[in-house]
Parts: sequence; structure tokens; C-alpha cells
Amino acid sequence: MDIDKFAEKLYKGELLREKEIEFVCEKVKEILLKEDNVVNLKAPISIVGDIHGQFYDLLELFRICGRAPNTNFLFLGDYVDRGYYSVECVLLLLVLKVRYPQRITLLRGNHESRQVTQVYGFYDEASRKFGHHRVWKLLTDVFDFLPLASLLESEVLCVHGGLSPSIDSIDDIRSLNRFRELSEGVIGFDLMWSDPDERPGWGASARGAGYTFGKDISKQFNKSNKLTLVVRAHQLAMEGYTWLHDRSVVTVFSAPNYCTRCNNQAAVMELDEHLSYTFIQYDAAPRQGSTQVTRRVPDYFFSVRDSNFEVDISRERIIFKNNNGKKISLPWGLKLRKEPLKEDQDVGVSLLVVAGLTGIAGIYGLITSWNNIKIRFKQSQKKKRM
Ligand SMILES: [Mn+2]
Repeated sequence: MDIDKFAEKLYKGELLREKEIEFVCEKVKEILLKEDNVVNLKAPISIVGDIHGQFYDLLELFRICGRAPNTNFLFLGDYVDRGYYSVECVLLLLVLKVRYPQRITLLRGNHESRQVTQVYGFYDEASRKFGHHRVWKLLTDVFDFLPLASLLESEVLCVHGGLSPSIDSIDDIRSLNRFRELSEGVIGFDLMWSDPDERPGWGASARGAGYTFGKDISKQFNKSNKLTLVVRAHQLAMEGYTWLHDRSVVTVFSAPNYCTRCNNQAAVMELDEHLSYTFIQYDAAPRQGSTQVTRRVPDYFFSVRDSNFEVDISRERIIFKNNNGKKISLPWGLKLRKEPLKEDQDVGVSLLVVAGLTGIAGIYGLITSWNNIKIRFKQSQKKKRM
């Protein structure tokens, strides 16, 4: 097995064969197993935020910032989901990790999880590209090995999401057992989910996971850990980066024109050997727009959900999904319709249909709780808060 050949293939946008992927996963796990929860790194280094399956933008990033091993990279997680090329993105990064383990560091994001990838695209994409879900399984097994944070020159802490009320010090992160699925209740989970906020103290997150933390928390954490800065990703930034909390926290976001509709710039934060920073901003790669769309997202969604299941209704299909990724997709009558439904029309009819079909879902045993059912109307593609 020739790892340079794999990188060459992937840089060209080609996929690896299953046997090759298996080899890469085994090799990368051996390397990651030896890394601490908090990886100590030295500058110069380029810090990259969310990628989310935008493979041609990742290639653009390498074109602008240089490739490993000429540039040292720290990736802050969220390689998969949402974009159409999660498999290509994660494979290229893992192959580079195997080839240049000291030159590239890959942290875990909240999307590097079995649970989340079954809902936001990676599971479906990998199953479609390989005809079965084994490759998804191999890759999500690797996710359990990814480190949680990185400490640059003993003074800059890098994580995907943010701080946690159960973690006061960097040693607290070092002492966690990270080799497991990311799920709520596990200490360390908040590092991948939390967001800085204008409100002081700890707050409930609108994401339904992790916490919000105020300026007071950031400053206290930095002071007691002798840090100058926390670098994190996890939130869209229109210019590719956003300073927060009197520059004690910065967000770096590296998926330009996120989900092909946010019109945002992306950025990479470059730190030189004196820890002076530059933000390299870039726009979506031209190829992205003309690229063949492999996943059609229905143009109108009528959505019913609670914590255990969701029912999405587009013009053409009704899709029942439960927490375990079990999915039933049925066509229904509205496919005859030329125009998408408008919010103010046909709602009564739709409600009746939804009531009926949700009843059917109940019979299928997908619905375990009728509490807390929310009905929402959504224009365009499914907009999630992750
Ligand atoms: Mn995230």
C-alpha cells in the first residue's frame, strides 16, 4: 500500500477502494492512539475551522496556504456532514495525517460522531458512494481516536466548540478518557459543542447541547491557565473569523459560502513563530458552483419533530427518521404539483396529511413519545442549528 499514491488520488478528487480505506484507518488509529487529549504544538502553524464536506474549498485552502508538509496544519474538526464530499475531505485529511503525522493535527468536532453523522449527511453520502455503510463505520471508528484540544506554545488553547463548566484547567482535559462515542453527559462533550456569548456566565445553548459562556468565563479560564487566547470554530463567521470577549476568544470558520447559500468568506488563521497572526480569507472555489449535485434537497420542508423522531415532508416525499437513524421514505401526492408549497397555502390540507402520516409513523413504532411535538415550516433546505 502506497500512501503517497493515495494522497495523489485524493487530491485529484478520486476515492480510495475499501481495502485501502481500511489500511488508512488502521494506520491513522495507531498514530492517534499515541497522541494526548491535548496535543502540544509549536508555531508557525495554520489553524483551520469547519470544512463540512466542501472538498473543492479544501483544495482551494491548500492552494492558498500551501500543502503539508510545507505548511503545518491544525484542523479544528467538523470535516464531515452538510457538504457533498465528506468522504473525500476526511480521507484526504487522514491520509495526510498518516503520511505527515508531525505536520498535521486533526481535532474532533461535534460532527465527528456516529449519532450526528447519521442525521446530517455523512452516513447517507458514504452509503451511497460505496453501496453499504461499512466505510462510514470504519471512519466513525477513527473519530473516537481524535484528540480533543491543542495547546500552542503553552499559551493558545484550540478546541472545536469552547469551554465547559466541568473543566477548569487544561489538566482536566488531559485526564479525560476520550476513546468513545461523543454523547451527551460525557465530560469533554461541551468542548465540541459550546459557544461564546454576550451574556455573562454559563447559559443554556440554543443548540440543545453544550453551553454558552460569557466574557467573564473566558477571561477567568485564560488567566488561571496562563493562556492569551482560545481559538475555536463551530460557528459561521461572515468574514471567516470573529473576535470575541475582548479578544480572549476567536472563531475561525473555513467553509466558504457555507451550504452553498450563506455567501460567507472563509478564513485560516496563520500564526508565525512569534505567534503574530494573519487571517487568510478566501471565497468558494469556482468548481463548487458548477459541480454535479449528487444529493437533491427538496425545496420545501414541512417538518414535525420531537426528541425521538422527525418527520420531514417535501413536495414529493415524506421521510420518517428516528434517533437510531432508522428511516422510511415514502412518495406522496404532491409530486404532481409544479410549484413548491407556499407557507400561507395548503397548510390545512398539509396538516391533515401530516396528522395522518404521523399516525402511520406511530404504527411503524418510530414514535416513542408524543410530548413536545413541534411543527415548523421551512423554506429552502433543512436548516439545522448545528
Ligand atoms: Mn461544529
